[in-house]
Amino acid sequence: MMNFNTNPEPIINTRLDEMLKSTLPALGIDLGGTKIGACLVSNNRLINEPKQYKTPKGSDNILEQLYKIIEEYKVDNLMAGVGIATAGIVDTASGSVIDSTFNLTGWAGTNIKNYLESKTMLPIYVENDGNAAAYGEFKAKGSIDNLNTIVITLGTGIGGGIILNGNIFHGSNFAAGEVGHLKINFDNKRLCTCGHFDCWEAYGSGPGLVQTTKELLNEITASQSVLYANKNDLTTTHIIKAFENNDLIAKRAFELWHHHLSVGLVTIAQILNPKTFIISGGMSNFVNYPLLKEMVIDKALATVSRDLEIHQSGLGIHAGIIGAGQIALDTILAKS
Ligand code: BMX
Ligand code: ZN
Repeated sequence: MMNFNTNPEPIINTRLDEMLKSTLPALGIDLGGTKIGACLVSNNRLINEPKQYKTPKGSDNILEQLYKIIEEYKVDNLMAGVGIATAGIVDTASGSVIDSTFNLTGWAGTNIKNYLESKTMLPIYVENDGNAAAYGEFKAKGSIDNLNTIVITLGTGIGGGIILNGNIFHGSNFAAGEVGHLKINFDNKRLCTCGHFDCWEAYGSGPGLVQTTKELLNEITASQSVLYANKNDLTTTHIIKAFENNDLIAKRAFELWHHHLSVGLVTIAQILNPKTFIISGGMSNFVNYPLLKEMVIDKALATVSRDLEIHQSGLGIHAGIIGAGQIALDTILAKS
């Protein structure tokens, strides 16, 4: 007996649904301690000009800003879903933030997925920003040579993402890759925004570089550096400008910053023996890669540092946006 499909409509709808899902872009959002970046993502790349917004203070305001961004993109675009890369430890199953440093005060405990799905009616996927950047980098390269990838993001904090055999390594409590909180000093020298002392991030992030420079400025007189005038409102922009003008304190601060970065990288290299460190995030634009590599080689076992490469992400500062969008696309496709 022939088997008639008495209700063909759902099949057509399912196929159409699958086709649409596989061709539509996703919105990728990268939420950092200072800035939020957003862009449509398809095929492991950005498909238009990324937009930037300021990260507001307080979890309600951040959620509201994320909602506004999604609604803004919904006006002119059909999207399969939204991927959100956020600073903080993320439970990717529930889409909520488990823990967060003071860089995003009050963010811990926020269920981003529930809130935004109910308001936007779009599927929302949430991941830690370092993990998303690593996923973006891994997917964009698209070769089996990089099945194991380590990405370090240098920004307001230091984030990290570890791809092992093509998958994000989350650890037992989703906190793998929180490399910003490796200890690079002892005896409570410098307080980190996580509440502990002497974390890598307290030295190697943008604010870490500012703190190092301030400590140098405390040792000198006004005539010895143009930065002295900005001692109390010092920013990375001041330091970079002074460095470009050969200011001695800025040069010393940058040298120390590279030294601090190298100590953290050596610790990770000694544990995981990676082939390459890929550096992303806003501060990655200011790294002197040959100098950093030299400093790492100086401190690591010869076998660990042999052929080790350290370079800036090919996706520049947009690795997190691409990774977030692509996580949404890949998860949606895997489900259909
Ligand atoms: C902090 C921590 C990480 C994050 C990293 C980079 C919070 C809020 N952040 O170590 O989860 O990956 O900073 O963050 O807990 P960014 O602000 O520099 O993007
Ligand atoms: Zn810390």
